[in-house]
Amino acid sequence: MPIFPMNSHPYQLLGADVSYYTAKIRAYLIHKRLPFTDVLATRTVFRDEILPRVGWPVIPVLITPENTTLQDTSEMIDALEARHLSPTLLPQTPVARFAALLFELYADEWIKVPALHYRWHYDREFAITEFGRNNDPERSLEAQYHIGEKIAAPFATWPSLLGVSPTTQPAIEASYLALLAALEAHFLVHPFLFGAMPTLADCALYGPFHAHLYRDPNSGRIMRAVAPGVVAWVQRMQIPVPHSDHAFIEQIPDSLLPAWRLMSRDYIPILCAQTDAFQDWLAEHPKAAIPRTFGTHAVIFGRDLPQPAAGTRALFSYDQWMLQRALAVCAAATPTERRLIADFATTIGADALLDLKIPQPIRRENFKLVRA
Ligand SMILES: N[C@@H](CCC(=O)N[C@@H](CS)C(=O)NCC(=O)O)C(=O)O
Repeated sequence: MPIFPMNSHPYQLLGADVSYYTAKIRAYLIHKRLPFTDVLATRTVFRDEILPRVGWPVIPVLITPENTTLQDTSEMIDALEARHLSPTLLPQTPVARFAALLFELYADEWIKVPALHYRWHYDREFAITEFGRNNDPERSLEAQYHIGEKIAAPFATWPSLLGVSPTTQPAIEASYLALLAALEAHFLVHPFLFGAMPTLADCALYGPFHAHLYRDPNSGRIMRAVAPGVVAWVQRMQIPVPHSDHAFIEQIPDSLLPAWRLMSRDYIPILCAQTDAFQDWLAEHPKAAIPRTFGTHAVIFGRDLPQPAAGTRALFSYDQWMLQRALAVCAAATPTERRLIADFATTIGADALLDLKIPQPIRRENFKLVRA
């Protein structure tokens, strides 16, 4: 029996196994039980489909049965949740929905730090080979490697933009190992992050945890050695669960809180400072197009490790857009629900987010960030 009905018109997913966000949306499509066709994003696919449709080189891109282009996994998920109501991967209660969107932000933007660090520090050769093969599987291995090196060059600079340096690396690795240990303890009790069923949060974490930290050989070895329960979750995420309805989550399991606090410890001060700095930047540049990065700031990694490390990190504009999505759930909630969200945010060490002032929100238009 095929998982998907044979007569459906599948979505086409332009992406690659090596890609963080392709993994995220693949997991979503699998658990959403939507038919899709994988299309490897070769140079021909970039030239003939991605660049004409999106205007800049990025994966994943999703093409709907009506030939509409969706870019950015969060927008894909919005569109698909609106169109296919069941099974939903978005929890229904405001607190759990806030939690899912906030976890998505951490998984998409904060787990980038270990994911990109481990890839470009420990699995560089593997990534170059993958990039070269994806670009043109028909070419000789030598030619693939050569082009792979060129494609990899800008990606390989990402860890330093994210604050990775010889000084911060030990704290970043210690925090990642602590996160694995905390998730390992959680997966002893629950099969998925929010309990019995996968949600958006699982799909988002699967992005870096599968595409980088499990699939890249050296980081995969680390995960297998220290966190077999996390490995089992990665593997569980590849198979649709046998129920038709998901995500009736009332409460986030207590066993997830230590892992969440660990991520908040370093990310929340960075996210708050970055949001304030971005608000200032928007006020000072009322006419300018929104850049991906708009300066740098001093940050600390490993805040409650014996040896926290100071570093410098780029200021990113994108995180505010995802943060707005979580905060919008809070803004639309009743006073009672808002109190529950505030209590939850306090529990995970993220309450400072609820006090942020964002008078200048942003949105996405034509695959770019613009002022709202
Ligand atoms: N927020 C976007 C991120 C997409 C993204 O960063 N994709 C990576 C590959 S995993 C890429 O193509 N990056 C090229 C670039 O950012 O210039 C999403 O959720 O889809």
